[in-house]
Amino acid sequence: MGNPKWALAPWAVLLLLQLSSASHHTRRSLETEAASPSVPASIVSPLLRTGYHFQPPMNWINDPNGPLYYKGWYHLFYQYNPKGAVWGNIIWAHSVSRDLINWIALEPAITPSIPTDKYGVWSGSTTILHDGTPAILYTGIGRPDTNYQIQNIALPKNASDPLLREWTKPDYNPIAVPVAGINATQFRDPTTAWFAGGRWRMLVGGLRPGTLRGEAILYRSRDFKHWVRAKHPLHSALTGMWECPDFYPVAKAGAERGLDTSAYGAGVAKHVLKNSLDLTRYDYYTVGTYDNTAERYVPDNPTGDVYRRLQYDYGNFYASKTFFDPVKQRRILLGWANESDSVAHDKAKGWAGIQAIPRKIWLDPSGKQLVQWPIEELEKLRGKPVNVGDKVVMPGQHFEVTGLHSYQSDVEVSFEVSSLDKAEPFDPAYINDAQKLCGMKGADVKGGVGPFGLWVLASADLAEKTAVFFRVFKDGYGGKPVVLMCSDPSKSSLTPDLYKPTFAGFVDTDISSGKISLRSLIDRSVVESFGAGGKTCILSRVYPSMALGKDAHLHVFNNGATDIKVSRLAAWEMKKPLMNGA
Ligand code: DQQ
Repeated sequence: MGNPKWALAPWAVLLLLQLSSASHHTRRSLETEAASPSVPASIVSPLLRTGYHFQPPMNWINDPNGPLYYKGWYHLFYQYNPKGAVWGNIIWAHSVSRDLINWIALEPAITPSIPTDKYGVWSGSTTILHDGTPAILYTGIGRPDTNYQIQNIALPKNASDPLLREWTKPDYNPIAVPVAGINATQFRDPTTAWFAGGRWRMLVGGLRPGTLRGEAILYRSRDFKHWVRAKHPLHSALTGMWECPDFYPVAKAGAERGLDTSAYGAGVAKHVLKNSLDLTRYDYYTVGTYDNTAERYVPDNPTGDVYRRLQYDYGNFYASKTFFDPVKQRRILLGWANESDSVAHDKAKGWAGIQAIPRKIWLDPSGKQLVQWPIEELEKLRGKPVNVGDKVVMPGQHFEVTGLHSYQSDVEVSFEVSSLDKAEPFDPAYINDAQKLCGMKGADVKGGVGPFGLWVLASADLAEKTAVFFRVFKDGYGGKPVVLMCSDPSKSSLTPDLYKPTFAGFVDTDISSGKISLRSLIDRSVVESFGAGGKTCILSRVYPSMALGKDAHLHVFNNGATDIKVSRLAAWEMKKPLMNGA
């Protein structure tokens, strides 16, 4: 997207380029290259516009901003270009919902209007103050063309309005400016604040001047008006700029309940720190311990910021944000799923970007990672069901799941692997690079145990299909079998100019029982998948040219050398919710 340009020395840029995956650059170039003259008819087909994922009726969207629950309504603000399907003219658009599934569009909440946001209103978060009033902290661009970044506050004009339709910017703006020691063009996206020991704290993402050190810059305030920067950032790492940081407590391992962002002490097992790396366009997190007196956050895994990094999602998912839902006592994650087609395609379609399905998020029983699952409200959209049980898929075989229109569906499968004996040996050289391994061993590369999984959005002749699958290796890290989860869109479409990376992540699950599950939310041009009950998640944007609407098919496949049993498959056609009037 047309985001701020790097203000780094050439040597630093070169190093960053080397560190970055090739796929990032492919995506970037697709987003910035000149429009190609021809746009195939299928790309502009309404059958590729998602049905139950969040989007406005038209134009560009990116980051979710300031989600919150207030007086009976869920609010979602988001970065939006009211004038077109490319990044630019960004404002905070605003939608409300009773259930996070059916959405009503309201007037924009924040638009440029004061000297410290005159050239842009960028991402930020909401905090519920002690009197119950929400406050928005957001980044303003204060100078033309230079991306000079400043933090601002906005408050509801009328806090008794449950829809929070109007927002004002108090005179005491700005609340934080890029003083010495802060890189003024890499200083943005304030978090939800938390309260401890008489003071509010919040983080702003940054890049330490003249270095590659991404950081979560810490601020404190007694009154939410005057903010003072702490001497040290809460945390930092040599990974490049940290966009959209997020920081929150989680309850004890395995407990699905969420905690208020200010929760501390008894009941808090760990804290989670997430950053969105502009360099790779993925959201990474660590699980660790926060000491609010020493003002230190220490990840449990000391190398977790750079090596074998945990991602919320290993696919097309970025600039995410969580919030605490007091109604159902859960923490909910929202994330932006960008397009993988070209700028020319987006302009022709007239829209670009969706939000992923809201996910409940909690600490895995292992305490080492998070688990995510689509919020239960999504199930209200389930319509016609189809069930398959106890079906063995032999090596090289596949079967079609018939009886439903799967182009807008929710599919849950439980697999049983008959034996792990034929699992391929694992090459430890790939332990830090699931994506590379999956790129080499795609869905059509025969294996020992797997690849097995789903072909979704498949054309009748199978010339087009997106594969979501598992592959099991033996003798991995710590002697355990290694489970790889991949989303392979290399055959998803015959349309040219599409970005078709094979996304992948390892799944930290015990497969010795042979059991593993997969859930895929299929929605016309998005496939959002949850492996092993939400331990590993991958969202892919795909644009079939033939497998559109009723011409899209769903299969279970097995390209391994070991029998796989589908012990249960349940699929539902999904209804269309209210979607911002579209
Ligand atoms: N998008 C916003 C920035 C943020 C970036 C601008 C992340 O505030 O850093 O639209 O996608």
